[in-house]
Amino acid sequence: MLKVLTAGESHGKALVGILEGMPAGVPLVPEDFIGLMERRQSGYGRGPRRLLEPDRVEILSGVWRGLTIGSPIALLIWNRDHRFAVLEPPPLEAEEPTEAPLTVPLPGHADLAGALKYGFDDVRPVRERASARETAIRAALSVPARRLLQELGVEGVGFVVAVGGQAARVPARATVASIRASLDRQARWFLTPDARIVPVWKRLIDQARRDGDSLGGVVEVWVEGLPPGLGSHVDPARRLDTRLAAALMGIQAVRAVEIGEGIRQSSLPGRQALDPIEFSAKRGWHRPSNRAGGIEGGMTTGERLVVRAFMKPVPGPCRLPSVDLRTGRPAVPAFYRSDTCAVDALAGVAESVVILELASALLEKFGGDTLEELAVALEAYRRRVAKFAGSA
Ligand code: EPS
Repeated sequence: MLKVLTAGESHGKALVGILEGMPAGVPLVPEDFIGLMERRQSGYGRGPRRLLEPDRVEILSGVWRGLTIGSPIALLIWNRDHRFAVLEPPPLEAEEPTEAPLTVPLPGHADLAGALKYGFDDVRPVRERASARETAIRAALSVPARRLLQELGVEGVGFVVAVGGQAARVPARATVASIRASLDRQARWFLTPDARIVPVWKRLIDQARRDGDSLGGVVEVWVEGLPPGLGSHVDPARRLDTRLAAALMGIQAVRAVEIGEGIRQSSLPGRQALDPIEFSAKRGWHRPSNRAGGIEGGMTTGERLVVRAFMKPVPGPCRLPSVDLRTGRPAVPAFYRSDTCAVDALAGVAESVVILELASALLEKFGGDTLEELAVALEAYRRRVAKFAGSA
């Protein structure tokens, strides 16, 4: 199983991350990170910070001559906008900390609960670590896992399906490849397959920015090429939907997760809500529909995995009424730079955490110290499950 650990504050010196559990022999070069890191910073409505941060990923360990070697992979991204001086000892002669304290917690942020929990009267240490800047290194850690899945014929894509309540239209016959191609064609403002909705979203975001407001939205992640049977029904913690929901909820500002058409299924009668099963020599086991979103009983069905993550509006620009931690008096939070809409970034991050979870589930089921061992075990399993029980 893969273990993921990140460290770093938004305006600290650097973000660092460790990925443990990767087999040896997975191709990985620094260029593999570039596309995803750019995508994570993309999007209309982002603040000026992204122009400052090139998000160049340095591989510190676990890779030799362009291949993983089975040991922990350590990655590093330097922050150019490094001014979180609280972490450094103040100069000896200074009596006051160099950074002005932030004593008014931002409603909708981790500030207040974090300050109470850790005993701070300055919310900066909480805000710095709670920041979604951390997702830069989390996304980077997914790159070795992506390379592993690609070698095994598994491909995924994350894209935006709604901003501020306005939904995009996704073509009925779309595939991961066709969505990817449409994102490449028009990735300038939003990662969405629906070019028609782009001016609508831009107008909404422009208005929100003028109003000192922010907007949330919804992203979808699709993954194709998965074998049936990843995850398990035998224990709640081993269900893949448990793990995917936890991974997606773990992304800053995500407030809800849906697997397949889960929400709609809950209001339909069973005969309409559930997917029939079919078998043919050519396609093996399959479903003519995929309302389950590729997971039943906590296991992959072999159909396309479809998950959605719902993001609340980021709190930074809203500055709702609050209370000063030091005086107990009503106060408005200090101006704090932030994004108006970060839903586009969420598309790349949601894709990343799903990829990490799937690679982990694959390694758990098929093991192997090398990519080759893993591929052989997966191939043997694919052959076995392509048949029905009574066949020779
Ligand atoms: C963030 C606030 C903004 C975002 C940042 C996440 O940063 P700043 O306060 O420096 O303007 O731009 O996101 C990134 C820098 C990034 O790379 O995603 C927050 O509070 O979550």
